[in-house]
Amino acid sequence: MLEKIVIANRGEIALRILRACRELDIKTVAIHSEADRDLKHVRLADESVCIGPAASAASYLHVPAIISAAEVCDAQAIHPGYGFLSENADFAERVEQSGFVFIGPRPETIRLMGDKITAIEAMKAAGVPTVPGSDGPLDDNDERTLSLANDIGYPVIVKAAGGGGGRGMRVVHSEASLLNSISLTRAEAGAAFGNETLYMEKYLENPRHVEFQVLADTHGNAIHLGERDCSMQRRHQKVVEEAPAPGITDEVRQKIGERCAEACRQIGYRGAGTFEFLYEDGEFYFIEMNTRVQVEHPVTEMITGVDIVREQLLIASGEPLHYTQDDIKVRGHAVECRINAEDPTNFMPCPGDISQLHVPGGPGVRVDTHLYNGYRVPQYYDSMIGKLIAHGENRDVAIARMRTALSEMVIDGIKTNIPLHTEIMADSNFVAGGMNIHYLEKKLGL
Ligand code: MV4
Repeated sequence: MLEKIVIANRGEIALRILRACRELDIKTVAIHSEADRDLKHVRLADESVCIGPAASAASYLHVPAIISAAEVCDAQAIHPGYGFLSENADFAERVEQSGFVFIGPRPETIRLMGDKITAIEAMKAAGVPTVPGSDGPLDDNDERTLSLANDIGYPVIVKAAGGGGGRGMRVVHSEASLLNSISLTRAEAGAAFGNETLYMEKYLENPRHVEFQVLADTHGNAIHLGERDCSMQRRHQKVVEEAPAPGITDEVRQKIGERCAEACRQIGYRGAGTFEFLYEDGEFYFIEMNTRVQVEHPVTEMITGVDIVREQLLIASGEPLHYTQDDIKVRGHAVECRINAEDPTNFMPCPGDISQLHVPGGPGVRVDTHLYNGYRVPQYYDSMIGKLIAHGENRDVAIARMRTALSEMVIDGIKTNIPLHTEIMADSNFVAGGMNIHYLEKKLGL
């Protein structure tokens, strides 16, 4: 069993990891920037090390400083959280070469999934349904590319192999603009990712974003924890997530979930992971895999009772999974609102001092936040300052609890997007369930 780990992250997820460590009696080292000395988890950790200035590049992304901290504190493993270095294969490799356990998949797996073309190839080979497309990189033969797009049928979407999460892609509606769109996307991909490789897919016009959570141990066992619906997003930033996804039957859940679990077994996946699908007209189409714990993992925890971060730590300790697939039952429904320090009218980040904080409670209400009275939200990092999660025996109860929780929540001193969440929870189309990825942006008039 791991005895001491480095938490290589900040904010609510660092606190979430610290709590899981406490329960397992694992000692914690909080590494933080100069701007983050007052973070709640830094104060609660067994040890803390300041690894550099506020700018992420000089601290949370500074690989030698992180590895040195692990050496100095004699830690055995590094938990990367989400964002920052969590899906950086070179980091994972250097962590392991330095003799530490990377709490996540093997570096080769991260690299396989980081290249969206090899990720799709691997998943298709494992029987996971994918989007009709180029089945590999586009070459420089224009005639072949034009005929490929004709075969797929317009509209198509051109994506960068090095992209993901909405970066480096372009929708093409007709043959006339295809080659020019490819040139533009190729140049952007080269500049942004240092990789000009592109691929093409059928563009799905009104899909939902439905993702499956998996857990895999180092003994060849893999299970799925069902799915989440993350369609309520703005500019590729998720705003509200929920589990299960409205309208997905248990039969379909088990069928797609088992494909994901089987894919994990085939590639020797390790740790927690997420299979992202587009879901349209009753069909699932794999688009990407995330090899980290995700922001929205709590909604899955609420409906399954599985502590995903605890399982990550146990898997990294070499333990076999504590659950079989039959142990996993979906119970009720959970909704999560991401609370951001931002102006609710224009979405501009809004850091500052928390002068007053009141958090909601009651049955089925969970608050994952590092905020406390008097804490100053720094300007240097992502504006997400916490997550409000509500669980109930069905979706209506979960939403009603979320409305109550939002009405109780007081965060004074800074602007937050709580008013936006209040509006979404009152929206009749959201309440009906099953809105697609464009719904929120249309509602907001974007
Ligand atoms: C797509 C798509 C439609 N058709 N691929 C955007 C993020 C990246 N993960 C993949 N994305 C999309 N890929 C095909 N073949 C539409 C999107 C998309 C999207 C996907 C999930 C959540 C929000 C989105 C917002 C705009 C576009």
